[in-house]
Amino acid sequence: MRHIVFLSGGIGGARLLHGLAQEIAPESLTAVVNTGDDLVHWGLRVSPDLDTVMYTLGEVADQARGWGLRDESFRALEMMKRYGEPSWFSLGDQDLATHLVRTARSAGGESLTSITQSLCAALGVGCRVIPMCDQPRCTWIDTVDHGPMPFQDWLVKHRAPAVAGVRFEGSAHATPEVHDALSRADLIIIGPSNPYVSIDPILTLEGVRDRVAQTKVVALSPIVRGKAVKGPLGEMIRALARREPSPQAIVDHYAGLLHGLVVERGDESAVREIPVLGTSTIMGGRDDRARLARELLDFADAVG
Ligand code: FO1
Repeated sequence: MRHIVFLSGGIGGARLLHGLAQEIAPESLTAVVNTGDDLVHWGLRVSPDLDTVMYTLGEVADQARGWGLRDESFRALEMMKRYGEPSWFSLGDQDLATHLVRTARSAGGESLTSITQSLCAALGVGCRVIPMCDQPRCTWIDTVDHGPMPFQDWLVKHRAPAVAGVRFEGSAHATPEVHDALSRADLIIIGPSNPYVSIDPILTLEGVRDRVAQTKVVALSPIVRGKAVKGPLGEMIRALARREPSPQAIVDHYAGLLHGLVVERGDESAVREIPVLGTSTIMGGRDDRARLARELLDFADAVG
C-alpha cells in the first residue's frame, strides 16, 4: 500500500495537508508535525503547529487568522489581563480546552503522540497526525540586537526582530512512530513551511535526515515571486543564507534532498537542476487545496 509522510509546520503545511487528505486514503497519509514552537503559557502546554494542523484537518480552524479556532472568543484572555498575567499570546476560550486536556494528560504521564491521536479522533481527523518528538525540543532564535529567545517570544512577543541564527535545544529523538512512518514511506512531501524554523527541527532529529534521503521527496515552495507567502522567511533567507529569497534558495537549503519542487506558475525558471512544476500555489478553500494536492501527487509520480 502507498504510504506518504508529510512534514509540516503551521498554516501553509496544514492547508496542503487538508488537500491531500481529500485525495488519499487516511491510512496512507501520516503528518509529522514540528513541535519546536511549543510553549508553556499560563501553565498550559501549547503546541501551535499541531493544533493548526488538527484544526485545519478537522475543518474548525479560523481561516483568516491562520491559527486557533473559528467563531472564537477571548474572554478568558480579558480576565487574565485583569489579573496582570501575560497577554501577548492570545489563547482563545475554546482553544483553551485543547491546552487544558494536553496539560492534564501530560501530567498524568500520557505521551504527546497519544494525546494528539485522541484529540484528532475527537475532531474527526482521519489521517495520522504525529508530533516529531514526545519530549520538549525548543527552537531558539539568536537575534542580532536582543540576544537569544524562544521561538514564540521572537515571533509573537517581539515581532520577529533580525535573526543571527537558529538553534534547537532539548531532545534530539524522533518518536518511534515517526521512524516507523518514515521507514514505510514511498513518498515524503515537505509542506510550504519555513525551512529554518518548521522543517529543520524535524530533519535534524537523530536519523531523520538520513531516512528522508532514502526516499523520494517533493516540496511546495513557500517563496512566491521572491517573497515569503507568510511570515518572516524572506528576511531569514537574506540574513542566514545571504541571498535573495527564491524557490532555488529552498532547493539549496534542503541540500540534495528534493526530487522535485512545485512553484507558483511563472517562477519555474528560478529553479535549476531538479524537476519543477509551475501551478497556482496560493491555496484558497477546500476544493483548491484538493486541486493542488492532486497536481502535486501527479508531479511526484512523474519525477524520478
Ligand atoms: N500568533 C500570533 O501572531 N499572535 C498570537 O497571539 C498567537 C496565539 C496563538 C495561540 C494558539 C496557537 O495555536 C497559535 C497562536 N499563534 C499566534 C500562531 C503561532 O504563534 C505561529 O503562527 C506558529 O507557531 C507558526 O507556525
